[in-house]
Amino acid sequence: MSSKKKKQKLRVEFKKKYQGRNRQGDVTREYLDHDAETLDAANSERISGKGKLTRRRTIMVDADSAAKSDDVDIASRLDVDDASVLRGRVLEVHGLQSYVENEQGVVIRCATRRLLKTMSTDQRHVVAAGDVVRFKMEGAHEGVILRIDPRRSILCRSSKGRQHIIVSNCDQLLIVTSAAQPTIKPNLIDRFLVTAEQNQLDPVICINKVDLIDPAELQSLLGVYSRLGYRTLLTSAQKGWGIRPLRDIVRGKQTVVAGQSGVGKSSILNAIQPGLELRVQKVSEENEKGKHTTTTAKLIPLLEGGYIVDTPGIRQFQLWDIEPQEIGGLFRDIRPYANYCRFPNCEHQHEVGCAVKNAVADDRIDARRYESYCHLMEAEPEKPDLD
Ligand SMILES: Nc1nc2c(ncn2[C@@H]2O[C@H](COP(=O)(O)OP(=O)(O)OP(=O)(O)O)[C@@H](O)[C@H]2O)c(=O)[nH]1
Ligand SMILES: [Mg+2]
Ligand SMILES: [Zn+2]
Repeated sequence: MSSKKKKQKLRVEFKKKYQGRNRQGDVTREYLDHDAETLDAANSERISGKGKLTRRRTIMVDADSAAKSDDVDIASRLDVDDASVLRGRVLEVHGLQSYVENEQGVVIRCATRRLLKTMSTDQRHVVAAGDVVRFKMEGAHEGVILRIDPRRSILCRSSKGRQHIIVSNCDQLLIVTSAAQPTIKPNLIDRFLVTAEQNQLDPVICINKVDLIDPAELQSLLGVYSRLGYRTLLTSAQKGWGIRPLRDIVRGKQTVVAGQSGVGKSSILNAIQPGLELRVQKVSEENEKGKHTTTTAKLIPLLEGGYIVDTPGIRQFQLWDIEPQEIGGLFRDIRPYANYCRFPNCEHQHEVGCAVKNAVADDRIDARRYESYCHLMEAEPEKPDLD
Protein backbone atom coordinates (compact mmCIF):
# COMPACT_ATOMS: atom_id res chain seq x y z
CA MET A 1 0.00 0.00 0.00
CA SER A 2 1.39 3.43 -0.83
CA SER A 3 2.10 5.83 1.99
CA LYS A 4 0.60 8.67 0.01
CA LYS A 5 -2.47 10.27 1.50
CA LYS A 6 -5.38 8.46 0.10
CA LYS A 7 -9.04 9.39 0.20
CA GLN A 8 -11.19 6.55 1.32
CA LYS A 9 -14.88 6.06 1.44
CA LEU A 10 -16.43 4.94 4.65
CA ARG A 11 -19.99 3.90 5.20
CA VAL A 12 -21.30 5.00 8.54
CA GLU A 13 -24.54 4.09 10.10
CA PHE A 14 -26.58 6.14 12.52
CA LYS A 15 -29.23 4.98 14.88
CA LYS A 16 -31.78 7.73 14.76
CA LYS A 17 -33.51 6.81 17.96
CA TYR A 18 -30.51 7.00 20.21
CA GLN A 19 -28.51 9.53 18.37
CA GLY A 20 -28.74 11.99 21.22
CA ARG A 21 -27.00 9.58 23.49
CA ASN A 22 -24.40 8.32 21.14
CA ARG A 23 -21.02 7.93 22.61
CA GLN A 24 -18.07 8.39 20.43
CA GLY A 25 -17.50 5.31 18.45
CA ASP A 26 -21.16 4.41 18.57
CA VAL A 27 -21.55 5.93 15.20
CA THR A 28 -19.92 3.42 13.02
CA ARG A 29 -20.81 -0.18 12.69
CA GLU A 30 -18.68 -1.22 9.89
CA TYR A 31 -16.24 -0.18 7.34
CA LEU A 32 -16.79 -1.53 3.91
CA ASP A 33 -14.41 -1.30 1.07
CA HIS A 34 -15.56 0.28 -2.12
CA ASP A 35 -16.83 -2.80 -3.92
CA ALA A 36 -18.56 -4.07 -0.89
CA GLU A 37 -20.19 -0.73 -0.45
CA THR A 38 -21.70 -0.74 -3.90
CA LEU A 39 -23.03 -4.17 -3.22
CA ASP A 40 -24.30 -3.10 0.12
CA ALA A 41 -25.97 0.05 -1.13
CA ALA A 42 -28.29 -1.99 -3.26
CA ASN A 43 -29.28 -4.09 -0.32
CA SER A 44 -29.13 -1.80 2.65
CA GLU A 45 -32.78 -0.82 2.57
CA ARG A 46 -33.86 -4.39 2.28
CA ILE A 47 -31.46 -5.82 4.76
CA SER A 48 -31.95 -3.93 7.93
CA GLY A 49 -35.71 -3.89 7.71
CA LYS A 50 -35.56 -1.05 10.15
CA GLY A 51 -36.73 1.53 7.67
CA LYS A 52 -36.40 4.98 9.02
CA LEU A 53 -34.71 3.87 12.19
CA THR A 54 -31.40 3.52 10.51
CA ARG A 55 -29.72 6.04 8.33
CA ARG A 56 -26.58 5.43 6.45
CA ARG A 57 -24.33 7.67 4.57
CA THR A 58 -21.02 7.59 2.90
CA ILE A 59 -18.30 9.91 4.02
CA MET A 60 -14.87 10.66 2.64
CA VAL A 61 -11.94 10.58 4.99
CA ASP A 62 -8.21 10.63 4.85
CA ALA A 63 -6.82 7.21 5.36
CA ASP A 64 -4.41 8.64 7.92
CA SER A 65 -6.80 10.74 9.91
CA ALA A 66 -9.44 8.09 9.86
CA ALA A 67 -7.05 5.71 11.45
CA LYS A 68 -6.72 8.11 14.34
CA SER A 69 -10.31 9.23 14.48
CA ASP A 70 -12.57 8.04 17.25
CA ASP A 71 -15.65 8.71 15.22
CA VAL A 72 -14.97 6.27 12.50
CA ASP A 73 -13.65 2.84 13.01
CA ILE A 74 -11.84 1.00 10.37
CA ALA A 75 -12.07 -2.68 10.11
CA SER A 76 -9.24 -3.41 7.85
CA ARG A 77 -7.08 -1.90 5.20
CA LEU A 78 -5.44 -5.14 4.37
CA ASP A 79 -5.02 -6.39 0.92
CA VAL A 80 -7.08 -9.53 1.24
CA ASP A 81 -6.33 -10.74 -2.26
CA ASP A 82 -3.20 -12.36 -0.93
CA ALA A 83 -3.25 -16.05 -1.82
CA SER A 84 -2.71 -17.07 1.79
CA VAL A 85 -5.95 -15.38 2.78
CA LEU A 86 -8.75 -17.91 3.11
CA ARG A 87 -12.49 -17.60 3.18
CA GLY A 88 -14.64 -19.16 5.83
CA ARG A 89 -17.83 -18.98 7.81
CA VAL A 90 -18.00 -18.38 11.53
CA LEU A 91 -19.90 -21.21 13.19
CA GLU A 92 -19.61 -20.03 16.74
CA VAL A 93 -18.03 -17.28 18.79
CA HIS A 94 -16.62 -17.86 22.26
CA GLY A 95 -15.25 -14.70 23.71
CA LEU A 96 -12.22 -13.81 21.66
CA GLN A 97 -12.14 -17.10 19.81
CA SER A 98 -14.20 -17.87 16.76
CA TYR A 99 -14.71 -21.25 15.18
CA VAL A 100 -14.43 -20.81 11.45
CA GLU A 101 -15.34 -23.42 8.88
CA ASN A 102 -13.12 -23.20 5.82
CA GLU A 103 -14.26 -24.03 2.31
CA GLN A 104 -13.26 -27.66 2.80
CA GLY A 105 -15.48 -27.99 5.84
CA VAL A 106 -12.63 -28.01 8.34
CA VAL A 107 -13.22 -26.00 11.50
CA ILE A 108 -10.36 -23.78 12.59
CA ARG A 109 -10.10 -21.86 15.80
CA CYS A 110 -9.34 -18.24 15.02
CA ALA A 111 -8.38 -15.20 16.97
CA THR A 112 -9.39 -11.80 15.70
CA ARG A 113 -7.00 -9.30 14.23
CA ARG A 114 -6.35 -6.54 16.71
CA LEU A 115 -7.46 -3.71 14.48
CA LEU A 116 -10.75 -5.47 13.87
CA LYS A 117 -11.30 -5.81 17.57
CA THR A 118 -11.02 -2.10 18.16
CA MET A 119 -13.22 -1.36 15.20
CA SER A 120 -16.56 -1.21 16.83
CA THR A 121 -17.26 -0.22 20.39
CA ASP A 122 -21.00 -0.59 20.19
CA GLN A 123 -20.97 -4.28 19.54
CA ARG A 124 -20.29 -6.75 22.23
CA HIS A 125 -18.32 -8.90 19.88
CA VAL A 126 -17.02 -7.79 16.54
CA VAL A 127 -17.34 -11.19 14.95
CA ALA A 128 -20.73 -12.87 14.91
CA ALA A 129 -21.87 -16.39 14.16
CA GLY A 130 -22.80 -16.59 10.50
CA ASP A 131 -20.19 -14.07 9.39
CA VAL A 132 -18.28 -14.77 6.23
CA VAL A 133 -14.70 -13.89 7.03
CA ARG A 134 -11.25 -13.72 5.49
CA PHE A 135 -8.60 -15.30 7.62
CA LYS A 136 -5.04 -16.47 7.58
CA MET A 137 -3.53 -19.56 9.12
CA GLU A 138 -1.03 -19.01 11.90
CA GLY A 139 0.69 -22.29 12.41
CA ALA A 140 -0.93 -25.57 11.45
CA HIS A 141 -4.12 -25.45 13.48
CA GLU A 142 -5.02 -21.88 14.29
CA GLY A 143 -5.95 -18.82 12.34
CA VAL A 144 -6.55 -15.12 12.62
CA ILE A 145 -9.55 -13.29 11.19
CA LEU A 146 -8.59 -10.31 9.08
CA ARG A 147 -11.83 -9.08 7.68
CA ILE A 148 -15.56 -9.59 7.87
CA ASP A 149 -17.46 -9.59 4.61
CA PRO A 150 -20.53 -7.33 4.44
CA ARG A 151 -23.46 -8.94 6.18
CA ARG A 152 -26.59 -9.74 4.21
CA SER A 153 -28.76 -9.67 7.28
CA ILE A 154 -28.44 -9.58 11.02
CA LEU A 155 -30.49 -10.59 14.01
CA CYS A 156 -29.71 -8.48 17.03
CA ARG A 157 -30.48 -7.89 20.60
CA SER A 158 -29.25 -5.24 22.95
CA SER A 159 -26.79 -5.89 25.66
CA LYS A 160 -26.01 -3.07 28.07
CA GLY A 161 -26.81 -0.53 25.39
CA ARG A 162 -24.69 -2.23 22.82
CA GLN A 163 -25.85 -3.93 19.75
CA HIS A 164 -25.23 -7.60 20.00
CA ILE A 165 -25.50 -9.48 16.76
CA ILE A 166 -26.85 -12.93 17.55
CA VAL A 167 -26.34 -14.25 14.08
CA SER A 168 -25.77 -12.86 10.60
CA ASN A 169 -26.54 -13.91 7.03
CA CYS A 170 -29.64 -15.99 7.74
CA ASP A 171 -32.16 -16.77 4.98
CA GLN A 172 -35.12 -18.11 6.84
CA LEU A 173 -36.74 -18.33 10.23
CA LEU A 174 -38.17 -21.65 11.31
CA ILE A 175 -40.84 -20.86 13.87
CA VAL A 176 -41.40 -23.94 15.97
CA THR A 177 -44.41 -24.30 18.20
CA SER A 178 -46.10 -27.35 19.62
CA ALA A 179 -49.68 -28.48 19.25
CA ALA A 180 -49.67 -29.43 22.94
CA GLN A 181 -47.29 -29.61 25.90
CA PRO A 182 -46.81 -26.67 25.88
CA THR A 183 -50.07 -25.55 24.32
CA ILE A 184 -49.94 -23.73 21.06
CA LYS A 185 -49.44 -19.97 21.34
CA PRO A 186 -50.59 -18.22 18.17
CA ASN A 187 -49.59 -14.83 19.58
CA LEU A 188 -46.04 -16.03 19.78
CA ILE A 189 -46.17 -17.22 16.17
CA ASP A 190 -47.35 -13.75 15.17
CA ARG A 191 -44.59 -12.16 17.14
CA PHE A 192 -41.96 -14.26 15.41
CA LEU A 193 -43.58 -13.50 12.05
CA VAL A 194 -43.10 -9.81 12.77
CA THR A 195 -39.46 -10.49 13.56
CA ALA A 196 -39.12 -12.38 10.28
CA GLU A 197 -40.77 -9.57 8.32
CA GLN A 198 -38.63 -6.99 10.03
CA ASN A 199 -35.43 -8.82 9.25
CA GLN A 200 -36.34 -9.99 5.77
CA LEU A 201 -36.22 -13.61 6.79
CA ASP A 202 -38.45 -16.07 5.02
CA PRO A 203 -40.59 -17.61 7.77
CA VAL A 204 -41.76 -21.21 8.03
CA ILE A 205 -44.35 -22.08 10.67
CA CYS A 206 -43.81 -25.54 12.07
CA ILE A 207 -46.29 -27.07 14.48
CA ASN A 208 -44.67 -29.99 16.24
CA LYS A 209 -46.06 -32.72 18.50
CA VAL A 210 -49.08 -33.24 16.27
CA ASP A 211 -49.13 -36.83 17.52
CA LEU A 212 -50.71 -35.43 20.68
CA ILE A 213 -53.78 -33.92 19.01
CA ASP A 214 -56.22 -34.32 16.16
CA PRO A 215 -54.67 -32.22 13.36
CA ALA A 216 -58.16 -31.12 12.26
CA GLU A 217 -58.15 -28.84 15.31
CA LEU A 218 -55.44 -26.77 13.68
CA GLN A 219 -57.13 -26.32 10.34
CA SER A 220 -58.60 -22.87 10.83
CA LEU A 221 -55.42 -21.48 12.39
CA LEU A 222 -53.26 -22.86 9.60
CA GLY A 223 -55.74 -21.60 7.01
CA VAL A 224 -55.20 -18.03 8.16
CA TYR A 225 -51.45 -18.32 7.75
CA SER A 226 -51.62 -20.11 4.42
CA ARG A 227 -53.89 -17.43 3.01
CA LEU A 228 -51.26 -14.87 3.98
CA GLY A 229 -48.70 -16.81 1.98
CA TYR A 230 -46.80 -18.26 4.92
CA ARG A 231 -45.47 -21.78 4.65
CA THR A 232 -46.84 -24.09 7.32
CA LEU A 233 -45.84 -27.56 8.32
CA LEU A 234 -47.10 -30.16 10.78
CA THR A 235 -44.48 -32.38 12.36
CA SER A 236 -43.97 -34.97 14.99
CA ALA A 237 -40.32 -35.37 15.82
CA GLN A 238 -41.27 -38.37 17.89
CA LYS A 239 -43.11 -40.19 15.09
CA GLY A 240 -40.95 -38.84 12.28
CA TRP A 241 -43.91 -37.13 10.60
CA GLY A 242 -43.24 -34.16 8.35
CA ILE A 243 -39.50 -34.44 8.70
CA ARG A 244 -38.76 -35.05 5.05
CA PRO A 245 -40.47 -31.87 3.83
CA LEU A 246 -38.64 -29.99 6.55
CA ARG A 247 -35.35 -31.39 5.32
CA ASP A 248 -36.19 -30.02 1.88
CA ILE A 249 -36.96 -26.62 3.35
CA VAL A 250 -33.65 -26.29 5.19
CA ARG A 251 -31.40 -27.78 2.51
CA GLY A 252 -28.86 -25.28 1.21
CA LYS A 253 -30.18 -22.42 3.34
CA GLN A 254 -29.12 -20.82 6.57
CA THR A 255 -32.09 -21.33 8.83
CA VAL A 256 -32.49 -19.90 12.29
CA VAL A 257 -34.78 -21.83 14.61
CA ALA A 258 -37.03 -19.98 17.02
CA GLY A 259 -39.54 -21.17 19.53
CA GLN A 260 -40.48 -21.51 23.12
CA SER A 261 -38.60 -23.90 25.32
CA GLY A 262 -39.91 -27.46 25.23
CA VAL A 263 -41.69 -27.33 21.87
CA GLY A 264 -39.22 -29.81 20.43
CA LYS A 265 -36.70 -27.73 18.50
CA SER A 266 -33.75 -29.95 19.35
CA SER A 267 -35.85 -33.06 18.74
CA ILE A 268 -36.74 -31.79 15.27
CA LEU A 269 -33.14 -31.00 14.43
CA ASN A 270 -32.09 -34.44 15.61
CA ALA A 271 -34.73 -35.95 13.34
CA ILE A 272 -33.61 -33.87 10.36
CA GLN A 273 -30.06 -34.96 10.79
CA PRO A 274 -29.54 -38.24 12.60
CA GLY A 275 -26.29 -38.23 14.48
CA LEU A 276 -26.62 -34.66 15.62
CA GLU A 277 -27.50 -35.79 19.11
CA LEU A 278 -28.56 -32.44 20.47
CA ARG A 279 -29.68 -32.63 24.04
CA VAL A 280 -33.40 -33.07 24.43
CA GLN A 281 -34.98 -32.23 27.73
CA LYS A 282 -38.22 -33.14 29.34
CA VAL A 283 -40.61 -30.23 29.60
CA SER A 284 -40.31 -29.15 33.18
CA GLU A 285 -41.90 -26.44 35.22
CA GLU A 286 -38.65 -24.55 35.04
CA ASN A 287 -38.45 -25.01 31.30
CA GLU A 288 -41.94 -23.72 30.70
CA LYS A 289 -40.92 -20.48 32.31
CA GLY A 290 -38.06 -20.33 29.91
CA LYS A 291 -34.60 -20.08 31.34
CA HIS A 292 -32.83 -19.27 28.12
CA THR A 293 -29.79 -17.53 29.41
CA THR A 294 -27.33 -18.49 26.76
CA THR A 295 -27.24 -16.04 23.93
CA THR A 296 -24.50 -17.42 21.79
CA ALA A 297 -25.74 -18.79 18.53
CA LYS A 298 -24.22 -21.79 16.89
CA LEU A 299 -24.34 -22.76 13.25
CA ILE A 300 -24.78 -26.46 12.66
CA PRO A 301 -23.58 -27.51 9.21
CA LEU A 302 -26.07 -29.84 7.52
CA LEU A 303 -24.84 -32.86 5.61
CA GLU A 304 -27.08 -32.01 2.67
CA GLY A 305 -25.84 -28.42 2.62
CA GLY A 306 -26.84 -25.35 4.55
CA TYR A 307 -26.80 -24.48 8.23
CA ILE A 308 -29.23 -24.62 11.08
CA VAL A 309 -28.78 -22.03 13.75
CA ASP A 310 -29.58 -23.17 17.21
CA THR A 311 -29.96 -20.11 19.40
CA PRO A 312 -31.04 -20.74 22.95
CA GLY A 313 -31.60 -17.05 23.55
CA ILE A 314 -33.70 -16.46 20.52
CA ARG A 315 -36.64 -14.97 22.30
CA GLN A 316 -34.33 -12.09 23.11
CA PHE A 317 -34.50 -10.82 19.60
CA GLN A 318 -37.89 -9.44 20.34
CA LEU A 319 -38.97 -6.13 19.01
CA TRP A 320 -36.50 -3.89 20.70
CA ASP A 321 -35.70 -1.83 17.67
CA ILE A 322 -39.11 -1.09 16.36
CA GLU A 323 -41.49 1.85 16.68
CA PRO A 324 -45.13 1.05 17.49
CA GLN A 325 -46.30 2.71 14.26
CA GLU A 326 -44.16 0.26 12.31
CA ILE A 327 -45.77 -2.88 13.72
CA GLY A 328 -48.87 -2.66 11.50
CA GLY A 329 -46.66 -2.57 8.44
CA LEU A 330 -45.13 -5.87 9.48
CA PHE A 331 -48.51 -7.63 9.60
CA ARG A 332 -49.20 -8.79 6.06
CA ASP A 333 -52.95 -8.67 6.63
CA ILE A 334 -53.03 -5.21 8.22
CA ARG A 335 -50.60 -3.49 5.87
CA PRO A 336 -52.92 -3.26 2.81
CA TYR A 337 -55.66 -1.50 4.78
CA ALA A 338 -53.50 0.97 6.68
CA ASN A 339 -53.36 3.39 3.75
CA TYR A 340 -57.11 3.85 3.91
CA CYS A 341 -57.31 4.95 7.52
CA ARG A 342 -58.46 8.52 8.09
CA PHE A 343 -55.32 9.44 9.98
CA PRO A 344 -51.95 8.75 8.45
CA ASN A 345 -50.44 7.85 11.83
CA CYS A 346 -53.38 5.62 12.77
CA GLU A 347 -52.42 2.89 15.21
CA HIS A 348 -55.58 0.96 14.35
CA GLN A 349 -56.81 0.75 17.89
CA HIS A 350 -59.05 3.54 19.11
CA GLU A 351 -59.07 5.90 16.15
CA VAL A 352 -62.19 6.74 14.17
CA GLY A 353 -62.23 6.07 10.45
CA CYS A 354 -59.82 3.17 10.85
CA ALA A 355 -59.88 0.96 7.75
CA VAL A 356 -58.15 -1.84 9.64
CA LYS A 357 -60.84 -2.01 12.31
CA ASN A 358 -63.48 -1.97 9.60
CA ALA A 359 -61.75 -4.86 7.87
CA VAL A 360 -61.74 -6.80 11.13
CA ALA A 361 -65.46 -6.10 11.59
CA ASP A 362 -66.10 -7.39 8.06
CA ASP A 363 -63.99 -10.49 8.65
CA ARG A 364 -61.52 -9.48 5.99
CA ILE A 365 -58.83 -9.51 8.66
CA ASP A 366 -58.83 -12.45 11.05
CA ALA A 367 -59.97 -11.21 14.47
CA ARG A 368 -57.41 -13.29 16.31
CA ARG A 369 -54.57 -11.84 14.24
CA TYR A 370 -55.86 -8.37 15.01
CA GLU A 371 -55.90 -9.20 18.73
CA SER A 372 -52.34 -10.35 18.39
CA TYR A 373 -51.47 -7.02 16.82
CA CYS A 374 -53.14 -5.12 19.68
CA HIS A 375 -51.29 -7.29 22.15
CA LEU A 376 -47.98 -6.37 20.55
CA MET A 377 -48.90 -2.70 20.53
CA GLU A 378 -49.71 -2.77 24.22
CA ALA A 379 -46.59 -4.63 25.20
CA GLU A 380 -43.94 -2.46 26.66
CA PRO A 381 -41.53 -1.86 23.82
CA GLU A 382 -38.26 -3.42 24.69
CA LYS A 383 -35.70 -0.71 25.10
CA PRO A 384 -32.03 -1.34 24.93
CA ASP A 385 -30.83 -1.02 28.51
CA LEU A 386 -28.45 1.82 28.09
CA ASP A 387 -25.75 1.97 30.68
N1 LIG B 1 -45.18 -36.24 21.97
C1 LIG B 1 -44.14 -35.61 21.43
N2 LIG B 1 -43.14 -35.17 22.22
C2 LIG B 1 -42.10 -34.51 21.63
C3 LIG B 1 -42.06 -34.31 20.24
N3 LIG B 1 -40.92 -33.60 19.96
C4 LIG B 1 -40.30 -33.43 21.14
N4 LIG B 1 -41.01 -33.97 22.15
C5 LIG B 1 -40.64 -33.98 23.58
O1 LIG B 1 -40.68 -32.64 24.07
C6 LIG B 1 -39.68 -32.44 25.06
C7 LIG B 1 -38.85 -31.20 24.74
O2 LIG B 1 -38.11 -31.43 23.53
P1 LIG B 1 -36.82 -30.60 23.14
O3 LIG B 1 -36.45 -31.05 21.78
O4 LIG B 1 -35.80 -30.67 24.20
O5 LIG B 1 -37.42 -29.13 23.11
P2 LIG B 1 -36.66 -27.74 22.75
O6 LIG B 1 -37.61 -26.92 21.99
O7 LIG B 1 -35.36 -28.03 22.14
O8 LIG B 1 -36.49 -27.10 24.19
P3 LIG B 1 -35.34 -26.07 24.68
O9 LIG B 1 -34.01 -26.63 24.28
O10 LIG B 1 -35.54 -26.01 26.16
O11 LIG B 1 -35.65 -24.76 24.03
C8 LIG B 1 -38.89 -33.72 25.13
O12 LIG B 1 -39.35 -34.48 26.21
C9 LIG B 1 -39.21 -34.41 23.82
O13 LIG B 1 -39.11 -35.80 23.89
C10 LIG B 1 -43.12 -34.79 19.43
O14 LIG B 1 -43.19 -34.65 18.22
N5 LIG B 1 -44.14 -35.42 20.09
MG1 LIG C 1 -33.34 -27.54 22.69
ZN1 LIG D 1 -56.22 2.45 11.30
